[in-house]
Amino acid sequence: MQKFLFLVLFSALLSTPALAVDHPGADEFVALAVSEHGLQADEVRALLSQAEYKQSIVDAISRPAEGKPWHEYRPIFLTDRRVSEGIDFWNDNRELIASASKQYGVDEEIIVAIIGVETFYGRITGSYRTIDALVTLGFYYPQGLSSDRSGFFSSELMHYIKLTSEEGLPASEVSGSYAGAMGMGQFMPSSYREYSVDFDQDGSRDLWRSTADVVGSVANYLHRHGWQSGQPVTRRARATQDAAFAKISTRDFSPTLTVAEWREQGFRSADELRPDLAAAVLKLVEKDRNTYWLTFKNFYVITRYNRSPRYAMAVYELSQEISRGMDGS
Ligand SMILES: [Ca+2]
Repeated sequence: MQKFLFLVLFSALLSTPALAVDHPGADEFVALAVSEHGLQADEVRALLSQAEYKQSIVDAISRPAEGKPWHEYRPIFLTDRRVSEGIDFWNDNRELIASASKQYGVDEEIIVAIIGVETFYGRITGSYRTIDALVTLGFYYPQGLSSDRSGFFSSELMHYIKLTSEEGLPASEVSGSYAGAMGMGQFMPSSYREYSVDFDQDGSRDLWRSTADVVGSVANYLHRHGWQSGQPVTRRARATQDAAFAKISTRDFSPTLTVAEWREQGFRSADELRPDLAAAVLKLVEKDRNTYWLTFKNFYVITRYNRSPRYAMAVYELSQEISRGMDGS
């Protein structure tokens, strides 16, 4: 009887807002969770009360690798080890990768390269508690960065709470990147909910332990964003001295002009390309010069995984090196 009373009192304490949560903006978040998403206030508060602000997460978001110029960014991802482990990963999962590629219409080497760039083929999936990452960036986003992305992270936190409930994941234990990306393919919670698939059909979408689910989910993500199987990703271009440099893309790599039109603007590929193929133009900063690239729809699709054009180029180059290695093995 006494034990029962204690439990009643204890759960009453847990549901007292002032006691449970003191993150700035948490009350508004809980109100939104209840009114817009049908979640239980006491459950959301209980979860938030377990999240800790982490200075290391704020430090990490303040200096992402994507800020580096290409000649510093490239060596992080294009290493002999990442190529050779990519070949191993592909050989170890040949049927799986072929089957996902066929089902979703996404080239095999791109699936392999994305998992390689994201987590070294599942070896390094991140050690930050996801709840800490999303609460820190949702409620304590550092000021002074180029944009305030607290709204994005707070929305991802809402998705995370739903995801963990839907998938039966331990919400206070899941870990991942400092930005809240999870598993071998580093899916954010909204992407996990929307694009992950149970490719091994065992009844759950497990992006940590099921390589099949990861391979299928990465392929599905690219498919749903418009991947065109067998079509080019990017080609090196030459720029004339009076080329239309002002038309080069910096943020959005949706194709804007055709290859023929870009040629008239002073950017031409050395390779034969369909003149009506739609493209954008990218400039990469090398050590001693700039290089120019025609980028196509598939390049744009890779930037849906990560907005940085340097990320997309790293994935593409890695995919090509792994392919060459597969041919030679
Ligand atoms: Ca599964």
